[in-house]
Amino acid sequence: MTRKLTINMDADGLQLYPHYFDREAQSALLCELREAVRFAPPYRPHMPRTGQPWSIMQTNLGALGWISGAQGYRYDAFHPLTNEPWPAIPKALLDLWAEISGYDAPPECCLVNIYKGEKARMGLHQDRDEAATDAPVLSISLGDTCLFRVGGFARSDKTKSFRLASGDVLVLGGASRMRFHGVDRVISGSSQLVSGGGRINLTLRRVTKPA
Ligand code: MD3
Ligand code: FE
Repeated sequence: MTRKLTINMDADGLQLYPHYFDREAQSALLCELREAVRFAPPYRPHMPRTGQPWSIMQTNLGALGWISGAQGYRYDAFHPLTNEPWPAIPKALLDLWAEISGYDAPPECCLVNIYKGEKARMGLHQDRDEAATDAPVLSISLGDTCLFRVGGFARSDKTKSFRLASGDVLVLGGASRMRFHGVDRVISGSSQLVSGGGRINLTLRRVTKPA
């Protein structure tokens, strides 16, 4: 966690911290995640209207989990299959949020996206299920590098793509909070961190407006 370089991507509120977490910190995080998912098993979400299965697996940590269900997207305090509360967000991630979010209140949700295999991707979308739109969204990448795409505020706006590698932290704040974004594909074999390969993305979000 020594090197910290901010790249300004020529878009307000969009900052990349390459290799914010060094290899040792990445392993420690992965270890904590492995423990947490024993209590909150990853599941394959489905698209609300079509019922189409996603190409990725998901689970959550924190007070509120983001869920894609038959009725639509929502935040819920309980795992949809176990009906148990989500495990706590690891301290390293709360520390990260405190250090770089610039937001007074802690994150309430850590969405865990698990990309395995050649087909895993995430279509272009906006994160718009949170009341606290004044809080940034923080993304932590672990494992294989992905090709990430960021656009504007309309789906048809021109996009720009770049790579997110293991240990990278992306901060989406200010106006950029509402940009369209997605994951085009994961480059298999680009990291040895996750056994069996694949990419894990952790997305930290403040959901409710602080009192
Ligand atoms: C850029 N996940 O779960 S997080 C998601 O890598 C999601 O799994 C992606 O998008 C992943 O909703 C990317 C990074 C992210 C989050 C919010 C953004 C990038 C963003 C908002 C605006 C622009
Ligand atoms: Fe998103």
